[in-house]
Amino acid sequence: MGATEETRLAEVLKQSVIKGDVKATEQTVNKLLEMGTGARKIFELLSAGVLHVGEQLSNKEAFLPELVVTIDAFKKGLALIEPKLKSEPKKGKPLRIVIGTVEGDIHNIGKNLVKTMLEVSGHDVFDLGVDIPPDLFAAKAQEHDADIVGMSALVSPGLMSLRKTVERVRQVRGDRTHFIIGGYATSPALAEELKIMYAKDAIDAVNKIHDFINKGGA
Ligand code: B12
Repeated sequence: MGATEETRLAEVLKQSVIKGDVKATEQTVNKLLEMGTGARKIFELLSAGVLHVGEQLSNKEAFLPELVVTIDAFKKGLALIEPKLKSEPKKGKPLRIVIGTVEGDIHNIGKNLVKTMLEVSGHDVFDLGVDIPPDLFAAKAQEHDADIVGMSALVSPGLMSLRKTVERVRQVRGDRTHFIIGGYATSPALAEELKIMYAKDAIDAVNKIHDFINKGGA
């Protein structure tokens, strides 16, 4: 089995997650592991399936029940690679990260993916859940002595609360706490304006945080 077989299985895995086929997902993850495919690569493929159905839902090509079965397949696949992800050598020092979805926003699928990836990368993650007001973010950042606050924002009205959260946390924590944002309503331009980090997906979040530490950020 060579690179072509691995490429084929990669596509099979993504499609299995999209279909929500738990058995095929588990079998393909196991085959890829046997072939020596890295756990991170497998995480990316599993996530790609979830993102695809998210987009389909957005275009009304799929409906919520389809996303639910997709997430189930994703979780079953993830369970098989989690031990490997956790045992990989950790990049840099572990950080304390408070994460949540901003006030006025109840989307949590993307946030949960990011949380999982940060946890398996060795960070201590405190998940506040969804619809989190700025004051609660600030209080929890203080309580956990957070190095980073991560905010998910998918609906545009949530951006007001995101901006306020940056302000409140800065009032309480000064420059001891940094920020990373993601989700449909956010953008690299917004992050640049607020002088914070932006990540397009879970792997990007881990990499951005890693680069940030390497630059002496935390
Ligand atoms: C699924 C979904 C729902 C589900 C949510 C289920 C749940 N438990 O989360 C339900 C049906 C409940 C829902 C409800 C609503 N939704 Co909705 N929903 C979506 C949809 C189709 C997919 C989102 C998703 O889960 N994608 C899959 C995940 C894996 O991807 P992701 O979220 O992008 O996350 C990745 C990255 O963005 C990033 N990321 C995400 N968060 C974070 C956080 C950090 C810290 C970092 C670093 C990175 C990061 O990493 C993630 C992993 O790779 C989006 C469309 C879209 N394109 O986003 C609309 C969408 C977000 N929804 C929308 C709307 C309008 C609503 C409703 C207001 C609808 C209504 N009229 O009732 C309500 C929201 C109510 C509220 N106040 O929050 C709009 C928002 C438009 C806007 N600009 O405001 C969208 C864009 C659809 C559209 N095209 O119009 N929704």
